Amino acid sequence: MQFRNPTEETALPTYRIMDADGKIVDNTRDPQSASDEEIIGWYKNMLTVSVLDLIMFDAQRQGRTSFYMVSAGEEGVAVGSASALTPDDVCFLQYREQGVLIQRGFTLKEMMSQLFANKDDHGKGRNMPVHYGSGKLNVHTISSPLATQIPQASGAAYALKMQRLINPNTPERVVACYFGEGAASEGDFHAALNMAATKSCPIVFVCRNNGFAISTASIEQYKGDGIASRGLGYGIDTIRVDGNDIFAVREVMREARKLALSGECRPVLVEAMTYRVSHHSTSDDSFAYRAKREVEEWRRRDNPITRLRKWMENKGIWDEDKEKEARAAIRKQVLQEFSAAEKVKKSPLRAMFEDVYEEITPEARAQMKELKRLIETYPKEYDVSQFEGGSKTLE
Ligand SMILES: Cc1ncc(C[n+]2csc(CCOP(=O)(O)OP(=O)(O)O)c2C)c(N)n1
Ligand SMILES: [Mg+2]
Repeated sequence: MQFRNPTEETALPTYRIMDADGKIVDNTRDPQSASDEEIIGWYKNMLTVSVLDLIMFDAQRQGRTSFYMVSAGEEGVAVGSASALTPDDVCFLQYREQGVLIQRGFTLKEMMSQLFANKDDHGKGRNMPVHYGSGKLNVHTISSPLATQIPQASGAAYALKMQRLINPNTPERVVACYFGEGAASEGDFHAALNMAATKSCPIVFVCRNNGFAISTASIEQYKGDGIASRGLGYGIDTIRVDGNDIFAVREVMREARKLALSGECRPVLVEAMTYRVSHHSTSDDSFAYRAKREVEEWRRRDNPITRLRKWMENKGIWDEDKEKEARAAIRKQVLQEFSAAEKVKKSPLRAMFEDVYEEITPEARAQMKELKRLIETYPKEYDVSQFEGGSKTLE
């Protein structure tokens, strides 16, 4: 009789291609599965996320937006994994994956429209900032209750599989489902993995293990070998990858996608190890629960953007001048879209009552009428001039 003790087992290894100095450590994998132009494109997309983050964080501090979430340190996981997907693949995001959206072609205008909840926002301004979504890009709208997207993603992957069984001419597609290691403590995570495994769904689960669930450090979140060990428990092909190494993330995602579509289809779990450099959100001050020095250390020692930059410089395709030029161009573009989106009117107030049922129900109609009465009775308290059509649309 032998009880297996997890502390006596060896931890799952972490796959990497490039070290923190941008040097290739695994020559069996050619980082050049893409052209120089494409790699520079990923780099610029990571820079875009990082520039956008700085500007939007400050905008919240100035009171120009209500909320924002920064993804500093995790740009490599998002951009690298998305670079391995096809436009037909379906994505479910948590909220710290702006890089996935940018890599898939979500424009800065779309981003700003959502952040300012103006009338160009796909969600008609009904959501908090950062809850992006795009039907065109096959990205389901982000929702705040943690982990709800994971079983939805398994279900969507099952639907994709059924679709191809019914009509084999439909393109091969996978679902890419992103979440944090904290969300993996929710029951939904377990139900989703088990469902995907037992139904052999074509899905790649991408867990961003960034060391924190708001103020709870990962060491207090679980006792086992990270999130990867759970995949094995559910009978799922699993790999742990260095999330700050964009080449490794991309290669892992390419293989995972292939695996997910092989044979009868199957799920794959990728645990990407990284570090949340930023505060959790604009509502958080992380120095209340972690040392500033720790963050500075990470920022200095390892970062997905500087790693790729070093690699590109070693290869002679990037230099200080190109860096300055790219940063200035991105900053200009972000600021342009920022000021344009800030001036656009909000969706008509009526949009609050629409799109739930085909027709507005009598109850909702009564509420709409009451809202109009309140707004018109207290015009000083309710300035609705920034909403297209003012209170007139509530009729
Ligand atoms: C069901 C639910 N519980 C709690 C929260 C509050 N909450 C928002 S984000 C978060 C931490 C999530 O951590 P993780 O999944 O690791 O993602 P990260 O923020 O590190 O990217 C918590 C507890 C929530 N949004 N939903
Ligand atoms: Mg986390």
